[in-house]
Amino acid sequence: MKLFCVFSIRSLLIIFSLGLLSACGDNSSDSAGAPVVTPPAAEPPASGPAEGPEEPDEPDEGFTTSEIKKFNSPWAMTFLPDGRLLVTEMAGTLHVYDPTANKIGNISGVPEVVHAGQGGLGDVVLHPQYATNSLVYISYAESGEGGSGAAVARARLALDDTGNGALEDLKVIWRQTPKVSGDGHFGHRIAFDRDGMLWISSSERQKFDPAQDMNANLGKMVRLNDDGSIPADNPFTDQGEIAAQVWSLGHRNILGLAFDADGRLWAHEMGPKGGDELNLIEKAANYGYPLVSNGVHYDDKPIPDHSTRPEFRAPLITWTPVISPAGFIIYNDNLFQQWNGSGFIGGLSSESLVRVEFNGDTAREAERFDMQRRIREVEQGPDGAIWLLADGTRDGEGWLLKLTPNQ
Ligand SMILES: [Ca+2]
Ligand SMILES: [Ca+2]
Repeated sequence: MKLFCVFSIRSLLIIFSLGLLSACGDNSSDSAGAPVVTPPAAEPPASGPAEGPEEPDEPDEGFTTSEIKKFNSPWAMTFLPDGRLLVTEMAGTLHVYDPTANKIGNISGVPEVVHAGQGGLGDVVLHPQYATNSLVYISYAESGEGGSGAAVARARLALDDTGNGALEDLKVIWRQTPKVSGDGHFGHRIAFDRDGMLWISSSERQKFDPAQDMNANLGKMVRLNDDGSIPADNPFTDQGEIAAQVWSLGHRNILGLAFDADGRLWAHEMGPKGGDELNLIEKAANYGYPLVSNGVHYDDKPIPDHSTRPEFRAPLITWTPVISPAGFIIYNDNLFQQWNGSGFIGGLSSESLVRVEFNGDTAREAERFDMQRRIREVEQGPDGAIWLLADGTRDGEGWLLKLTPNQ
């Protein structure tokens, strides 16, 4: 009995020592400054009811990310019917890129843009009848009396045989009013709905109060006819020329718009310090900024929460800490079958791609993929792949990325 006890203690000591050695071994490889990046191992199926049909075999993301083409601070993209891409770069260049031939061309005729801070060449979208009228819309920051502001122009895209092209008969159809100082929060995302109406996110230029002022179109969601004229059924047509453009108000900085299969408009917006939002956009609704926000000001000055003022439309998702949302699609293809109907939102500071699930009038963050790059723009390709633009602001290298399913 006594012998057995001694043996047992010795065994424990040996096991303990081995454990320490083994731990030291792991730590020394870390402290030697040669970290080994190991891909996540395929985990054996967990015990218990883990054989569910939705369970992936591997704890991976289910997709492969491919670097397709480098761009210099890219901001937005859209697919042409022939599978080529229009890509904007903030400094003022509009490219046409052919992914099949890996050939890049330039589109001339882009107006002079103010490239400073968050300003520059912004969005690019096609007219819903582009196939017959060749009309494209671009947004950009321009200078003028009082400072700068976003503008939206419409032009005919003439593509030539050399893989280049030109914007012809360009006409500015909308401007932020008033122009103000500073280089932030232009917004200027553009989208068409299925009725052919043109939607523009007009952010509040970091000036706060204009978001509640109906004599300014800053901090508003704007709805126009495709030629920039004002639809008769806009909600504030009796309140003057500027208010007549407005569909909803009380917005901060909207860098993503998407329509769902039912034609409803969803928009995310950047909160201040905390309080990023996903909103369902409704006619004449007031989304509360700067009177309420689930974040606080950058100097930590509090802002009352949405819950204190129920007359303002509350966000359906709120993010604190922030994701810094930019770019937005609601996916509607079967290449990623499990994601048909999901929203995908790029994250700048969060360097992520956020998947959102919708359920009626509610939404929730379902998944977040670590992309390790600032994601500025999201598009669905003609083959159902998900395409991203990483803006490269921090490392000087922007990338067009393509996500395809594993296997
Ligand atoms: Ca786009
Ligand atoms: Ca809000």
